[in-house]
Amino acid sequence: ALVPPHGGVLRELYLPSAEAEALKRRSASLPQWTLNQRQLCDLELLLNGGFSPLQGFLGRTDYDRVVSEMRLADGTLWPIPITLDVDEAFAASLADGAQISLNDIQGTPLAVLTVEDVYFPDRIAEARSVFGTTDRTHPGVAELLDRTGPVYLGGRLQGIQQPSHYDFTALRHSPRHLREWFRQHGWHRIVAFQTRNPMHRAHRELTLRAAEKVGAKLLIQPSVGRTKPGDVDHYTRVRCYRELLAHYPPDHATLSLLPLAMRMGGPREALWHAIIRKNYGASHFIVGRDHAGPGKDAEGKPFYDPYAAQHLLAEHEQELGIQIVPFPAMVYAANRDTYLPQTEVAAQDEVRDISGTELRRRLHNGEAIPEWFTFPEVVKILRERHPANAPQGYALFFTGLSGSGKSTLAQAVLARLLETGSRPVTVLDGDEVRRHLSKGLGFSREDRDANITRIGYVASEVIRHGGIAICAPIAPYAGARAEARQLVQAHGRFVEIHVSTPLEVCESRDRKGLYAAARAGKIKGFTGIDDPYEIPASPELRVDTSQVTVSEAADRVFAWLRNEGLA
Ligand code: PPS
Repeated sequence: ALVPPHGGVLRELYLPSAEAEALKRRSASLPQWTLNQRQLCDLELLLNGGFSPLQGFLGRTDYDRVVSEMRLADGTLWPIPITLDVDEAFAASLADGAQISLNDIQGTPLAVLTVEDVYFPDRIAEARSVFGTTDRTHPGVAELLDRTGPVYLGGRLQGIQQPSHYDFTALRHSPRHLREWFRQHGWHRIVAFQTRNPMHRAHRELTLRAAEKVGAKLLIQPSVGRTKPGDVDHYTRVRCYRELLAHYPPDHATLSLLPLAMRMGGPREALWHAIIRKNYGASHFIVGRDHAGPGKDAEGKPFYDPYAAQHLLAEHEQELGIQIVPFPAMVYAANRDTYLPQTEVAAQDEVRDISGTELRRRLHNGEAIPEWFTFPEVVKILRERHPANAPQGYALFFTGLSGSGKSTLAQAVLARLLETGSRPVTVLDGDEVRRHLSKGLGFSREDRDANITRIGYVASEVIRHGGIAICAPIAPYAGARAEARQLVQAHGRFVEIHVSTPLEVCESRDRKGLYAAARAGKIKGFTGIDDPYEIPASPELRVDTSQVTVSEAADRVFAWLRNEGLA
């Protein structure tokens, strides 16, 4: 028999079809909430039982104990808070015990949440407990502190319909389906492998050895919901996994995609991954080196000890009910022409490895990728996706007070880019944007944030297609700038340039006469006068146009770009 789900019962939260149909009709008259990508991924796994025993988003009591002790209020092990964050206005609009419709971005109602709890979490404390840090270099921390609403809604869910997917549908399974598949194929011992990267020979060796060691079949279950910013997109990865599958012995391995929004939470996240795999019917779970680690912190130190995840899981193995298969990194020994665990390397071995960064460099430069490292079919797919010498898109995001010289500097940089090369450049200047893209928006905090998010969104599309986006809004709020950064960094570099010309200088220039009008009270909420400008804490560059000429400032921007290999 297969292992029982976490908490004993698979909690599928979909209503039977007639009831779901009725609820769907009723949902139209309920308050509507549009789920963001993370919430949508979480919802999918809540509804299909991947997050059993959860039956909804966490209320305060569960949340507090999950954060502090990795347990639900009833004591069940649960390491990551699954919460529905919203803005204050939305929370305030809800009556006691309200029901809300949870919709995808197209407005399709997927579930109804009965709100049992509305609470303000201490997100700093959450970051500290769950991620062990408040350093925003950590993508999970940055999301929690900068892009998570201040209010959480807890309550039970009733599922109306599954989130729709149109890609790789044959490779997507609910826990129930995968369990059925295992039963039909007589698979009982199953070792699951989690990944967010393309798989190469080392991964094949590792997974095969792990399966052999515990006498189990192999479930390759990559996360395809949301992984670390900058990762290879899942379409490319899945094409690689499919090729790789042919390199396993027949009837040994299967591939299934997991719509998980990763938090990069290291040890706690590894524990969560194990619980999810148990719900999908796996009896064993591979935990490698630095499982779900986000890399290095702002000081260049790794966020987590590379073996902390293995230790944490070993500690809870009994209670977990899924067996942990810890595995050291597999490395290639050229002298033996074979892969072996790092722990078995002898002094005379000539160890070779190619890191993710090195692989990207070789792809970019069109350099050889050796056969010992990966399979030719995989290289072919990666090369198609990352053609050699294809220039990387990036955003130059100028931010600063009105009259600081943002637009002028942006124009100077633009002219130089167009003089020296033929790369596509799109300019998203403050005033220009407000005439088209953001027409109708004013200068309230909300409208300014919306303006910056729109700019970030358009920039991210430009960059996705390899272009350069030059943005020059005031962008007075750090939160909105962080959001624009996040949107852009999904596809390329975000270069924040703080045009730090002091207020006195901007005001004395008063190019448009707006400062005088603001001082006279004719314009209300003018940035720098009676509206805030939050100074960027760590921009890529800072230039003050009262200290250098526009052309010198443009030189500095160019020098920076050249230094980073962007120009
Ligand atoms: S924001 O805050 O980023 O959305 O602003 P942005 O889109 O860059 O628009 C700023 C330009 O709008 C004019 N303007 C104001 N700026 C600041 N505060 C108030 N209340 C305001 N009202 C009008 C102003 O000309 C800004 O242009 P620049 O080029 O920055 O001087």
